Amino acid sequence: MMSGDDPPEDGVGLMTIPKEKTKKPPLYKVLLLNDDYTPMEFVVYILERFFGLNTDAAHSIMLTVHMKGLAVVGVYSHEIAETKVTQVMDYARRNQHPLQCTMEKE
Ligand code: TYC
Repeated sequence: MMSGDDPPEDGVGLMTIPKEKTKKPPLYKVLLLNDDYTPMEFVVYILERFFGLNTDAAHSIMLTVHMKGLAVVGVYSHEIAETKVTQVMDYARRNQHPLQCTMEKE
């Protein structure tokens, strides 16, 4: 767009470099919530299976959730975060555990 600041166009001279206006897509934190009933081993398995964590990392995050009430278990695009939440909620429900998983814009 031509603004008042632009010099008169004579077809000669330096090209204006356009401002980079591609927006980065927003990221979403996937949160795991504590409860009193879901077995620790089940939570560790969820973290390994759906979040690609090794056993040590999964155990450590599980304990953080257990002690603090919740923890961020990953950060993803909206679509991937939604898929992780659905996978965890479905798997927990199928195994009759009350585990809760949610997502939140970063
Ligand atoms: N608090 C649960 C227990 O003592 C373990 C647990 C950890 C549950 C993390 C959910 O997201 C969770 N069995």
